[in-house]
Amino acid sequence: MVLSALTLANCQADTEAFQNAAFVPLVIITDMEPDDRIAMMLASDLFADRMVMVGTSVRHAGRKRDLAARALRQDALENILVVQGSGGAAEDYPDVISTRPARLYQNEGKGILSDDALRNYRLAPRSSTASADALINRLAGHEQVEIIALAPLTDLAAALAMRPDLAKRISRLHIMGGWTLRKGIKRTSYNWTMDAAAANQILALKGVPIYLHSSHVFKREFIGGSLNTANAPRVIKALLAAHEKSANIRDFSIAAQSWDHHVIRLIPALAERIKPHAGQQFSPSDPFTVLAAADDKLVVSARPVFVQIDLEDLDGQSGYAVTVTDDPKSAMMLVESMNAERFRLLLEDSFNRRSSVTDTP
Ligand SMILES: [Ca+2]
Repeated sequence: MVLSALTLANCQADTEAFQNAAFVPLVIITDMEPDDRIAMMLASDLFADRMVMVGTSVRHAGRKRDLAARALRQDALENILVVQGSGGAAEDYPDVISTRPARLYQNEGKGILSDDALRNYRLAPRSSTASADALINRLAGHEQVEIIALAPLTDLAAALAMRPDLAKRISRLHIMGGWTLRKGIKRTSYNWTMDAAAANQILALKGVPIYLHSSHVFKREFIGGSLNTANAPRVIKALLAAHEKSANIRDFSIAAQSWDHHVIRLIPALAERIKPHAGQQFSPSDPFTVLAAADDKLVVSARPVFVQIDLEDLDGQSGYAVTVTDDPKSAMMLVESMNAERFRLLLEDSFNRRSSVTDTP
């Protein structure tokens, strides 16, 4: 049998497209919450060849740096630069319901990092400019850089405030953030509420291709914004089956147990949804944002928009008011609907692969 010329041509075109894509370095900004851990595993699967930097942000950014480095090491990706970014104390962030778990969490890394290491973080600086500096270096050193932001946008905004000329080097920026609807008003969800000024600065960028993944879509597609045995039984079964083989999934379980119970204590409204699945559920938003950066078929529809946050209008229950305007000229695409079934299959597939190999201890 000989491959038809057409098939061969298609293969070559695919290979070239892959090689071109493979040459764009990728940066991930994360706050290492449980769903970020799943997202990081997917990024290891998909972007091992071009991931050049991971920056950590929010409270315990130093612990998060070491947790991210550990997660990459467990996937044999110890060569990727991992840097601590902006952080702070609880009082440095707006106090609304969605920010409370992150503001008040004390157990970051507990059961995963050593007790000595955990003690030492008390003496270490809470916040670092290393992530903003490294972002500048990555953008200055490459014609194009792709960025996936799974955390507040503080460090990217700081980098571009220092070097606005580098914004044009961002080939694609995938943002997990957005809003949910409260009393008929769009209100920022967690990532944007934590640093709304930074989010506004990034949203005002002109000409940067931004793919916006908003909380309101995830809440709609996955009731309440959780993947669990009720709405994704095969995904969770594959996750649990990989527990024995994958150090990263074992770390996920420890972090997720601790985090979920913390959230249940602080946000009783979520208890009913999370409690039956504590430690065995995760938010789809960060994993989806990473997968969608590699797989166009996950996004069913998107529309160009201009988005602005009203920094003067903070609701104590939810977040800042958001205005969304249709704008055919905008380079920012709001993802409006997704292929949830394909997403579940890709997650299941990734966990199944972790069941079949023993990774770095
Ligand atoms: Ca996150």
